[in-house]
Amino acid sequence: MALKTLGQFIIEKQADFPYAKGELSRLLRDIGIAAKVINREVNKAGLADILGENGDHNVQGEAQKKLDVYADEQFIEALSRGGECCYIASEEHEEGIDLTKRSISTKGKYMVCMDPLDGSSNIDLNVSVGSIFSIYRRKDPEQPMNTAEILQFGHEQVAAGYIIYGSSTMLVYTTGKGVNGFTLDPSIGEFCLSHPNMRIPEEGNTYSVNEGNYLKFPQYIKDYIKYCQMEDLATDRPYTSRYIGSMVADLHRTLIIGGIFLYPETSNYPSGKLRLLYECNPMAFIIEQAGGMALSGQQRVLTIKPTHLHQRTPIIIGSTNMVRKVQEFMTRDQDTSELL
Ligand code: P6P
Repeated sequence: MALKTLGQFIIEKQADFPYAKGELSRLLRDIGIAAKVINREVNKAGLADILGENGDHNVQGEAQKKLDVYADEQFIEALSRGGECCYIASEEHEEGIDLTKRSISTKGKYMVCMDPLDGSSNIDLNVSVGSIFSIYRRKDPEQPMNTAEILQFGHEQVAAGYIIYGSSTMLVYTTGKGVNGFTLDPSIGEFCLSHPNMRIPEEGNTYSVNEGNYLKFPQYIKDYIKYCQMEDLATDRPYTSRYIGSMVADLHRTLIIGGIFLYPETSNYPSGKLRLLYECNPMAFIIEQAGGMALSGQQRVLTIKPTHLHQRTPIIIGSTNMVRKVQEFMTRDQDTSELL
């Protein structure tokens, strides 16, 4: 079968966005370019002196490793140069970046939320890491850029995707018409369509959660984890536990073979740990587009009204039947606590 590159695919799918005259296509291509440059550095990270910490700290107070900074710079550079993006919200910056102040981006109609290198604590351990992006369209491009414009509901995303720098490097994205995966062919430096129309199995037998937090979980999560561990051949239990500690890697596996990923509220993270705008919303959009579910409490992640750039949310995401099972435990727990 002839190779189809990301660029060819995007142009072919141009018709999917009637209102766009190629801008979103160019934006997606700009992201692909940044991903290839970052991939080159991630792959040789062990060799260059780019490892280790550069002494700065990001808004999360986490020690910022040089690759985080490098990845952030590459995306900002590619998005600024492309001219289609007018605003960037990045995990690495406390405030958003208004590109309309740079002449070439004044006409940009799109805004990008991104986690330039998610799971970066794993970089020195040679564990898969990823980049996550979420794209919104400005509501009123004629008005001066207002940072509140990026605080749109997750269901208003025009596109979302991730790059996973793993045993192979893949770019997976959706524009609301299904999910497609592209694998980087280093010999030609192109992302090639390798996983057309990705669908998440309705059922899986893998659960993914940091069980080190077990004692801090709400009761319904403790009950669900025990449910996963109980023997019941009819429902393929006990499930397998798999936790990489890199959201992109854990969710990529979940998308491919099914399963469930949970980062619930805990006593030390009452709103959960993961970020709504550039981790949970894009991944929720992708998983829903692939036929799965993504909840924060009883509501869809994509219906949460954002209030600030770095807000956190609990998330339960993956195969529909498994997310629904957690919902049953949540409802029962809520009913019980109402009775007490
Ligand atoms: P914990 C990585 O730092 C990250 O943001 C996600 O990629 C990952 O899913 C999560 O945090 C891991 O968090 O608390 O289990 O180490």
